[in-house]
Amino acid sequence: MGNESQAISGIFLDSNENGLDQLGFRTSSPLDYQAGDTISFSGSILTDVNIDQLDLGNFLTNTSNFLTDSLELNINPLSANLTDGGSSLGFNFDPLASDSIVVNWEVDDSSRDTPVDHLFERSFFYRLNNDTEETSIKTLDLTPGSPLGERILEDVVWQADDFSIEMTWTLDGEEIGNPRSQFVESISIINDSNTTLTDFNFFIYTDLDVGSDFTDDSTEVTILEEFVQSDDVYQVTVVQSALEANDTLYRVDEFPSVIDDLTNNSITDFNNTPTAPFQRNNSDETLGWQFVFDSIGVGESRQITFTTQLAPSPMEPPVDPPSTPEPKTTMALVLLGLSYVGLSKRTSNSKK
Ligand SMILES: [Ca+2]
Ligand SMILES: [Ca+2]
Ligand SMILES: [Ca+2]
Ligand SMILES: [Ca+2]
Repeated sequence: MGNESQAISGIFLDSNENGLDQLGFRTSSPLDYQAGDTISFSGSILTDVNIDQLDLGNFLTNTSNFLTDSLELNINPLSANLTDGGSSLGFNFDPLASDSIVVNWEVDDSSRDTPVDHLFERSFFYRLNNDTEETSIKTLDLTPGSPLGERILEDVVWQADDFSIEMTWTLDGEEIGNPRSQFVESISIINDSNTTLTDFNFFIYTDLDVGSDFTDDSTEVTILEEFVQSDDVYQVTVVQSALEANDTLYRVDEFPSVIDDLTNNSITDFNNTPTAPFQRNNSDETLGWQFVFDSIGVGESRQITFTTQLAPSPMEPPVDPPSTPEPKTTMALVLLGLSYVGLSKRTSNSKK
């Protein structure tokens, strides 16, 4: 991953019966490709090509020009992967792929044969004062970040004309087999222009599929900063913090309503629906969060921290729920616990 400079040792024409023929460049030693890497060329090639005999499969060129010209070969890292213990976090930075940026969150679990991917999509959008729709940050110019060890990807920058968005991801895994993990996104929105940015809206979209299977997921918002999605085995909690935001709004809805609205051609604002507290069971609920910054002054920045945390599902029912009179005997306590087990199972299986 990263940029590589290589001396060119040969040039060839690779004929292709079914499509356009390709001009090939051979380097002096093999390139070290990573998954998702793509290559592009910059610099100039000045050469005389004699194509008289091209139809015979011969390709003649004045190679002396190639030898003196410099051709830069860039390998853009369009994907990245962080690992820590039994966890890994996968990224797709290719703007030609989907809007999704964080695409995999695989966590090893000793009770499963292979690591479990709990994340379907995490993507980011923005809208400025005069915009008429939200735009994926993947449409902006990307400066790939630098890995800091295996578990931190630092300073990934998307640059617009007036502002930049800088993100750092930190993955905290546990040892192999332990199904706990956490990753933190630190987001800075920076005004690079010489005028104040007004009404800057930043959107974070999340589609978790807890345990790689959304059908049994139950979704809860009890306080505005926290979103919880769980099934019988795992629980994922998403916590946001944006102290300087003038407003923070969420919307939870079944796939694909929220992402459809973020990618349609009209203005989308969230309005804290459904009203918290709420719980929805056995459906593919997705989460959108909107951070509103009324104004960002010249040279100023605003911060958002987004934490996504995986833990085992809380299998133990609460022994002492606040609305129930305090049990007087040990037997009453046991009976209360049992009735809670029954209730929670019925609730999670009641809807389809
Ligand atoms: Ca995935
Ligand atoms: Ca989902
Ligand atoms: Ca699930
Ligand atoms: Ca929209």
